[in-house]
Amino acid sequence: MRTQICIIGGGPSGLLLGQLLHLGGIDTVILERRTRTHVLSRIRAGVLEHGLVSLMREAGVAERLDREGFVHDGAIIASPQGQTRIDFDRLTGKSVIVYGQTEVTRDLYAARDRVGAPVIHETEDVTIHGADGDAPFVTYRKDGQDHRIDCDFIAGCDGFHGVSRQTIPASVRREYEKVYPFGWLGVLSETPPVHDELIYAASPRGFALCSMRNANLSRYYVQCPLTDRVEDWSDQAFWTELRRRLPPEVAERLITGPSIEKSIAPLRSFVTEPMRWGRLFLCGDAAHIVPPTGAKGLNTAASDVHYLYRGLCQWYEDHDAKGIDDYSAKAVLRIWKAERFSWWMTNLLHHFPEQSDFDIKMRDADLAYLRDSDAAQHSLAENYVGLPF
Ligand code: FAS
Ligand code: PHB
Repeated sequence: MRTQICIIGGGPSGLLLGQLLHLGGIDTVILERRTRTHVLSRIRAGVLEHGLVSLMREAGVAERLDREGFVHDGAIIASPQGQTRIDFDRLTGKSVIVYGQTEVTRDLYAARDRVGAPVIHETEDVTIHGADGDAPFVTYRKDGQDHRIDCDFIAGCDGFHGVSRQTIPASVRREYEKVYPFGWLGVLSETPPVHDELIYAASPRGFALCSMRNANLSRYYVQCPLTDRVEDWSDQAFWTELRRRLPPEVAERLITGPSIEKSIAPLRSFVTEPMRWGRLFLCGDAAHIVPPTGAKGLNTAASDVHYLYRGLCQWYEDHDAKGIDDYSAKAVLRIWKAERFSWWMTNLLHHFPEQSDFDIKMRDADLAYLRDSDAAQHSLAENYVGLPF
């Protein structure tokens, strides 16, 4: 088989890139390790920056998002000293849309089906060959048969545990990582959200987040030790702990119910540079990870897709390599700003087991500055709604 772009990974990065390239008249094949059902069973991001929303509209896949997504003009930062509403609209003139990544992925699969472009699921042993040459190809196995795809370029959209990043020689890669000493226990429940905007709560017991997917589907998180397992947490234990971390007037109106999904995600900051090696481009979680505190994971994958899509179109239309040559530097510049914001929000809102009394005072002063300063709130707001692509 031959195609122009072989995309490894059928998550949001790979699917969005494939959809945009199709609209640009560029052929792609997507290889996905898991089944579509498994990919669509993942509960992940919930907040879409305006940049991702614009890209989804450009890709022609935002009809349901625009109909069912919740426009949020603000969010609450809560602590025992009080609640601060960050007014995105007043401070930036922009908003975010709450619409689950699962639905984004579903819409992208539906679009791929409509154009009849191939997604090959349950591929095994995907291997990248010749990325540092002019004739790259990808091999894989499916149903016991070996296959080969010759292509012009390879887009590594295969997430943190994928094969693409590892294909770049260790002597070329520079990796930066910070692992946080806690995780997030997340619960999805068919209950009305406790508030009509997200509540990010810092408490001496640890962080909590109140989010949602729709008027009767709520998403909640509590910070938990890395040693915790999901089976350690009954629904009752989760709701009790969540209540302890919320302002009393919020805890009182919390409506609980059985969890329909419960999982623990570790928190990590990670960046690999460069995001290009010859004819291989890394995109999304294959190249970077953020703690979900700033809701930047999916949204930073979107800015990668934006840069790569435009660079590849420029190459095929004008045989101008500037866009793809600039890709890594341009993507990495925006990624580091998202990493900084996500790291800052995580330090602001979480209880770190080893932190000193001084550290706690610094965090409380940061929260007080946020409460009292329009400039501090403006900085949080412009990062949260999304810095320019
Ligand atoms: P993904 O990991 O989504 O997709 C990569 C795809 O490649 C997967 O489908 C995988 O099966 C496939 N793949 C891997 N190896 C392969 C191989 N060798 N061959 C073929 N296919 C292969 N972000 C937020 O903004 N907010 C959140 O609350 C949030 N929560 C998260 C919770 C968890 C548990 C995780 C893991 C991430 C979370 N994220 C969150 C980040 C998440 O949303 C990512 O940013 C987003 O999925 C990035 O999309 P992709 O780059 O497509 O990577
Ligand atoms: C979610 O709704 O899953 C969500 C929202 C905001 C975040 C993280 C997760 O910062």
